[in-house]
Amino acid sequence: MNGSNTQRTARLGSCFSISHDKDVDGIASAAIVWRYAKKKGLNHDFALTDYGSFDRAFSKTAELRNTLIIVTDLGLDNHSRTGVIANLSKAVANGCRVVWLDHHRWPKESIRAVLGLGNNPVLKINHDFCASEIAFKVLMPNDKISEELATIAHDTDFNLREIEVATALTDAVSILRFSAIDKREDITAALFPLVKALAEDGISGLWDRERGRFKDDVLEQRVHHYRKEKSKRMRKALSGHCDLEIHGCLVRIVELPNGVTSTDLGTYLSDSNNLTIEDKKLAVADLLVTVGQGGKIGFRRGSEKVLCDAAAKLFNGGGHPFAAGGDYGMYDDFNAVCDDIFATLASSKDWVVPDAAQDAAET
Ligand SMILES: [Mn+2]
Repeated sequence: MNGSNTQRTARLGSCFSISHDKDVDGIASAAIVWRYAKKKGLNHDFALTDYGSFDRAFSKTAELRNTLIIVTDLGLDNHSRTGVIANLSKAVANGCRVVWLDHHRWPKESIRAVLGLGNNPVLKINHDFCASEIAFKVLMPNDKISEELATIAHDTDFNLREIEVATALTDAVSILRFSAIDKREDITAALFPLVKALAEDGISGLWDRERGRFKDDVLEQRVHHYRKEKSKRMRKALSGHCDLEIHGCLVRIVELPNGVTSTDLGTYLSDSNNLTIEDKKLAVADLLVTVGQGGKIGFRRGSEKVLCDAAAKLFNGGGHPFAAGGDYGMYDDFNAVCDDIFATLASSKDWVVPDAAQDAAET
């Protein structure tokens, strides 16, 4: 009868957070939310998830009562909407409140669905920041530790790679995540110690600044081994590259090895120290195209002459100017794929920054 009033006036005694398990931005967002819960004196628990398995994480919310539910670094796509909203509606009926902070592109219907939940939901979507930056600004604006976590997440999410610890943390997340997947273990449990350390003490909970390494010897060793293995594979991948100059831009296509992400390869091949093959020094490509065995195609820029999102659009994909992805489809002849990609890129100048194209025409 006066159920809705009870909902509104009930005190929120706990906080449940759901964040992305895949990268530093998701992990750092979860740590910032944890700090917020602690500051507010709320009992806290969290789950990490990835696209395709929202149902499992969000089904936990249906059982919650008088809980503040904070979702970070996850976009609500058309595919997951019905299940997620059904669970959150139950939560809201039990006196919970939803706060959703994200930076991905959302379909209108999903925005409407979240804002249509009861108990004054909050939805903040901003494409100019990573999720940790939004969580920091909205939840913990005066907290130095949250600010530092947001800075580190920004460095990896925008692929700037200027902060050593950000890159190290990216590798640590990949290692723990891949090994949990291999052993069929729970990813949230595998990443729990990392999130806990970050929530308690920020990056210095994990990282020895003076020595430039992880405090945990085992983790440091695993990261070291992982990098060695990865660079071996990336060096091999580079030796099979195809280069072509198109519209005044050097385009390089490289086949993506197993266990290596396009971001890994993009970072590796943007460093001129890694570009010597048999005494021949290659230039850093303006546009790097990675082709994965499953037919995924990735774009990373080596200079500001190109727009990765516009290039990806030619392959039914999208993303940001500095990093984007699309679908190529299954293939067996890599050289034929290269010819085809070069022809598609040559057919359009949309992916070339206008000034750069002009400079190229003049020279
Ligand atoms: Mn993110």
